Amino acid sequence: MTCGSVDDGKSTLIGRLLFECGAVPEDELAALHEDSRRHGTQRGEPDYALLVDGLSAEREQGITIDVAYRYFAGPERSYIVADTPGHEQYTRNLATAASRAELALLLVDARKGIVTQTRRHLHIASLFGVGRAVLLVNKMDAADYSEAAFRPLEAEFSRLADRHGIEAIAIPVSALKGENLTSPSSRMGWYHGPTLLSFLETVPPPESADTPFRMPVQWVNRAGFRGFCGTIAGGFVSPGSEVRILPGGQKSIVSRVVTMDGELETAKAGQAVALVLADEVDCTRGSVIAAAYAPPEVADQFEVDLVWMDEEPLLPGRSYLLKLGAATVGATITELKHQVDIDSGQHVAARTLELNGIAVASVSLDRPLPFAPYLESRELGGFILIDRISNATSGAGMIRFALRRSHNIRWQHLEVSRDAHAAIKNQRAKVVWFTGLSAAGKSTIANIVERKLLALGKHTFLLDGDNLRHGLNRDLGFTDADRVENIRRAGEVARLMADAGLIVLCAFISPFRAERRMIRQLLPPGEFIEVFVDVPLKEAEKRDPKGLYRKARAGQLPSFTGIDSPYEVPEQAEIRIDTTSLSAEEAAELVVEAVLR
Ligand code: ADX
Repeated sequence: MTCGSVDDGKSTLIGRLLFECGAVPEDELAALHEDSRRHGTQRGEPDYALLVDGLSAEREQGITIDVAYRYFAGPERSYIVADTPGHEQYTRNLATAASRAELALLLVDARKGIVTQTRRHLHIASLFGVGRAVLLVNKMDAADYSEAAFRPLEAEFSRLADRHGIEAIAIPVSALKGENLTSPSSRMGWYHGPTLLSFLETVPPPESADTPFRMPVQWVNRAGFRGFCGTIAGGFVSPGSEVRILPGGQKSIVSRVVTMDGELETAKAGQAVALVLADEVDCTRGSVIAAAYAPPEVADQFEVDLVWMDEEPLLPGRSYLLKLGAATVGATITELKHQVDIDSGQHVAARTLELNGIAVASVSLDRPLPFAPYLESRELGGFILIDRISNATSGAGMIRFALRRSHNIRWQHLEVSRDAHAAIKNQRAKVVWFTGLSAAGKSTIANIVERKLLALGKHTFLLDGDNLRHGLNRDLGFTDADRVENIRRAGEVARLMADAGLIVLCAFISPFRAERRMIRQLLPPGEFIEVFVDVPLKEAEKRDPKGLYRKARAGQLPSFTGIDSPYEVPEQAEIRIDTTSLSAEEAAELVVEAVLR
């Protein structure tokens, strides 16, 4: 991968390299340079090489591509360059390229030196397991080809790379004049190291580690024969190989290895195959077929490195979709351990993670998955997080290790069932969730509903935002992250009360769709009733029973819902109450009917 900031000369460098290696005709080179001068590293560069067909694989992983791939050939080897735009917000492209790269070329302007971008690129490269980096100190022609301009940058880069455990060298070049790219520069006699190309030609290829066989199952073929299809992530497989299917752990033997071009005696990492097994096993999309003698571990909690690439910040406690290998599961970040300050390399505390943020975090999955630490396997250790509402790829992560926190905690079987708890109360458990702006009337209506249900002999309990914030949630404020946690806890409590057979009435602003949906999913179908207590902001402000809107407008109450903190209107509420046309009594009557239905 090549990385550089706008105007560091990335396009010129790649163009020149392609030209000197015969991949671009000379008359196009001038146009290329002109183009890169005009557009910096923006998109829309001329397309002077082929696109690699790995693209479809990345689409599969849900990563949007904005990376240009280019081919060129040296005397010994041929190369694919993944060209990533250098703007700050392009972490996503950078991550995509880094997750496939073995070597990073980092470009800096000799006159500007190492900048935040360079540190960010190096950091991300190291996170994604890129083991080698070359600092190309470019525009040496504009720095009098002077050794004094080069050496301090070389020393600084070497220190940085050391800190990341990356092998590094620095080469003084002029991309424009073609100095030290493919032939040694006569203008920099003081430099005795390799040219860029001679370095690329001699750098050892990535070790194809001697890993045991592993294949994430992408899909199960049922036409003709039952074959488990996927791309081999590590090791070899042959008919007769003993395998284990994870996460279940069943054993079997491979009877056939089938490809588009017929059956194989052996297949190895990188090949797409369909495996036919000797036994009927429980194996679906997302399972991993692995060598029986060394199956990967299975876990549901991990410590991970995270790179955030969404405009919407990461909120711990919110449920995202996590894709690892071919499996997709629900997941939450349970703890942000620290964020990494790119400039200083220091660890800083963080409650949320913004666009381009990098952090170490704990993640908890809805169910256990087979995995490997990222440093052992990119395929079984690298994952992406997807926003459930927008479907955007919000983050990329790398598993460091499994957390065994919940390892010794199992579900304790309860003798008295959920249904029995409800039956003895002569009712069906329900969670009635009132959501809406402050002063909409949630608590008022919920109170009337509870009184009416009590009169009908029902067993109820009312959880109210203001009250919970005096006890259980006393440590939480009104930031987005705190509201997510507030609702997560309230939802868990409501679920427990429903388990006890109660009709639970919950009155919380609960401004976010994602959390309301999460609670819905905690409960059996039909037990969650979402009641949208709808009031125009203007009307709520007019009522203002606690004087909070007035304070918020006066700037004395920051992050007030509806004023400077969002409220996401429900899309599929079971009941919508228009508080401008219904009285609280009438509204309560509607809710009671729905509860008893
Ligand atoms: S929620 O957003 O996390 O669901 P919750 O329902 O628990 O909020 O608490 C809302 C109550 O806290 C409001 O009824 C109001 O009395 C009080 N409050 C204090 N500050 C704020 C604020 N900044 N935004 C909203 N409500 C606030």
